[in-house]
Amino acid sequence: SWKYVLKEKAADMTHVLQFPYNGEPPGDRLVSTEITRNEDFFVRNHGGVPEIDPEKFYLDIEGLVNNPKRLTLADLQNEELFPRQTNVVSLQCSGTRRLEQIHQYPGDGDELINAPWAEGAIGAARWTGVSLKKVIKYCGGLKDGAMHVELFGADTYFKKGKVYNYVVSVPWRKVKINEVLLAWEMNGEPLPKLHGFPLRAVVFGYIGARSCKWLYKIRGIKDPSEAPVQRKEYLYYTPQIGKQNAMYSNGFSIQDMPVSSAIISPKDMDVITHDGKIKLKGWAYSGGGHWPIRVEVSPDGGAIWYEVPTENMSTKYYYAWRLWEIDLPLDPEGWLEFCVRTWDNALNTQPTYVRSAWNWDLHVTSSCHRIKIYSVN
Ligand code: MTE
Ligand code: MO
Repeated sequence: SWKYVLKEKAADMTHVLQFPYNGEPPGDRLVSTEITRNEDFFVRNHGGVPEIDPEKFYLDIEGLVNNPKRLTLADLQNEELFPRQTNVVSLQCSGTRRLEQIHQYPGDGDELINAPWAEGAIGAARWTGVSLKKVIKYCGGLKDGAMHVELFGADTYFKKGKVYNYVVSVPWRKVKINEVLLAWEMNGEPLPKLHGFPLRAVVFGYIGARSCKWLYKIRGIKDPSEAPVQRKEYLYYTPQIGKQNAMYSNGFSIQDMPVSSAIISPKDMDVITHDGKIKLKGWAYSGGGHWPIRVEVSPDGGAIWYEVPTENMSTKYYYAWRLWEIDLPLDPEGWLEFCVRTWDNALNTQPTYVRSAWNWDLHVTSSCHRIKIYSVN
């Protein structure tokens, strides 16, 4: 992976795990552009980066489809066969802001799964490809009883002495509404190797884990995939479940990302000299077909809230985050706790404290993001 990290990524990424490679960008660049530059986009890998020759590449469509087919990249890119689709879509890892949960209580501690992310395992890109729905239609549609599609990545990872492929599944009802894209372009460039070259899935509004990279096979199936990534990882356990009673069967499989947000500037523990005014910047996102409509920040841990003016929020792309900024009046000196909460268009908002978001595998830290700063007025 390092060959590609050096080639494709900004030099100052935070390397959250060295192998498998996981990295996130520094905060100032995370919120500097509403479409994240490819070199700044977070990377989340379970294993290595497979070498795929695009000339020899095939995508196999099989399982419970009426006419199984083998397609080349040229087939997928042939606009006589498939209309091209471009969408601005955010990917967010369900581990974003995991550090806040780790600071409460470290939970499962499986490092392969539980990368210690800060606020940067999210970004937005302009993805180009074809809707998976059109590809399945081209194969005569799914057979009766097929309710899910299984996505196979060409990378492998080790766990407890065994080698696995990266395999996940997505329900057909998600595919049917054109919210699963098979993408070969990221921001107008061929997919970078680290992001799944030559082909990946992009599943809008779901946790990043379902957006399978290095995609080479798709199967129509009846029930969700039995593969370990689908069955055993990305489970949400209620707070009373821990070391003594965690079983795969009592975790929920996480699909939609809930509404969440973060303050990126200033940074936790910054000392800020100001003349009665301070600028906050951050991101806000909601998955599951929702989008942020209202962002509020508090300078005192949540007693008084200021609403971010809508004109200070970036474009409303329906499947992407919105960046925001606000100038807050600020009198007090000393340590202050700033926090942010976002509302989406279904009027969902965020839990107040991280304690109520805590779960054994430390996924979806959706609580109000809180930072401490030292104010010098
Ligand atoms: N696909 C494959 N084949 N292997 C992986 O390890 N990681 C998943 C997903 N797709 C992964 C994968 C996870 S957990 C996330 S959050 C996203 O890819 C991250 O996408 P990115 O690395 O392009 O940012
Ligand atoms: Mo992820």
